[in-house]
Amino acid sequence: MHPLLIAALSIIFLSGVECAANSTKDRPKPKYTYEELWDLETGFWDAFLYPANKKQTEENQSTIFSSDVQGRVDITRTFDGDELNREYIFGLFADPDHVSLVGVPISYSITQFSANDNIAAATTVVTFNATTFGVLVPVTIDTWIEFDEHEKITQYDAVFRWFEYLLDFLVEGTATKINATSSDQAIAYISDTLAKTICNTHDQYCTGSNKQYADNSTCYDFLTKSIRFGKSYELGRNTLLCREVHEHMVQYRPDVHCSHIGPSGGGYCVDDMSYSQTVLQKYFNDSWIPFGYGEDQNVWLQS
Ligand SMILES: *[C@@H]1O[C@H](CO)[C@@H](O)[C@H](O)[C@H]1NC(C)=O
Ligand SMILES: *[C@@H]1O[C@H](CO)[C@@H](O)[C@H](O)[C@H]1NC(C)=O
Ligand SMILES: *[C@@H]1O[C@H](CO)[C@@H](O)[C@H](O)[C@H]1NC(C)=O
Ligand SMILES: *[C@@H]1O[C@H](CO)[C@@H](O)[C@H](O)[C@H]1NC(C)=O
Ligand SMILES: *[C@@H]1O[C@H](CO)[C@@H](O)[C@H](O)[C@H]1NC(C)=O
Ligand SMILES: CC(=O)N[C@H]1CO[C@H](CO)[C@@H](O)[C@@H]1O
Repeated sequence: MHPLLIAALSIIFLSGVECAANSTKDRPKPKYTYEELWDLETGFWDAFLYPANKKQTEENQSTIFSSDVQGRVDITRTFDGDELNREYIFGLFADPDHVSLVGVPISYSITQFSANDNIAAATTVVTFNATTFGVLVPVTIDTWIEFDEHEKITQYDAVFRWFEYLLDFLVEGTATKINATSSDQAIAYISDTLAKTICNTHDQYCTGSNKQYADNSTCYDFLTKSIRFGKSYELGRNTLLCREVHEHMVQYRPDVHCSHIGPSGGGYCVDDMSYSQTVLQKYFNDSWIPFGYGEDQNVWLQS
């Protein structure tokens, strides 16, 4: 057998053993009442609102996430660990003065809620103050959340409902504002604004070994000409919209996030998964089905 193949196989084998021993599957699963799960759910959304969300980004350890939280957002991708998730879930929506797609969350309404064991499924309509676009916009987020024995989130799965409609709404609003004659013209205007913002952030924070672009015009040309603007499901692919998402995080840890706004995409803004791979990804350690039902047929579970 080829030595590399042996090395690869032993890594897979060893990590398999290691994972089985350390997986959350082996940890005690808490049982919460419906009321407790409701309180945990509203506790999360209270922390999500601006300006409470700023506090989560400033603290050293999360009061919301477990240290090894696993999260997935359908329009972006998967995110592991407390620090990264605090930056994405809270830091992304915490600055009303910064150019962004949806701005800051200012209120919420839970419209659907079902909960069992340590798992809660909800639909939440969050009103965002989209300061860049000058509108208040309702955004519907479907979530599944699993809580650990310390009442912290250990897994979440979030879906932005009607997100394509939301993007079109923002583009149409822009078209009206700038008297554009086509949506392409409005998208070009938004691209220009986002690219300038990302390149400014790059100039300010991505210096030395974190530098991604030779200069401002290389950056601007790459973002506006070399990559796609991005469709509604492409905020974790090789697009401008993906780099706009990651631009907000650069200030927290330039060494981690600069590559995400650079040409390589740093493993986050990359076309690494096909449609089927995305839909069939075996990502979660714990089942989303309470009471241990159906684990043997669940294609999202890591084996
Ligand atoms: C999930 O499982 C993977 C591999 O099976 C392991 O590396 C990881 O530590 C586990 N994560 C949690 C939160 O248990
Ligand atoms: C966060 O905690 C770590 C480990 O305890 C420490 O090294 C670090 O300085 C702390 N950072 C802040 C901002 O408090
Ligand atoms: C939305 O943000 C703008 C700009 O920061 C602010 O003037 C306005 O009061 C905010 N609207 C609401 C409803 O919070
Ligand atoms: C759009 O058109 C209106 C009415 O013709 C005009 O008042 C406004 O200044 C125009 N806005 C821009 C950004 O060109
Ligand atoms: C960066 O380049 C773009 C496109 O040429 C330009 O519009 C923008 O003003 C430049 N920004 C800076 C800070 O030089
Ligand atoms: C990171 C971690 O928790 N590793 C542990 C995984 O499980 C083995 C065996 O139980 C421990 O030795 C590791 O410390």
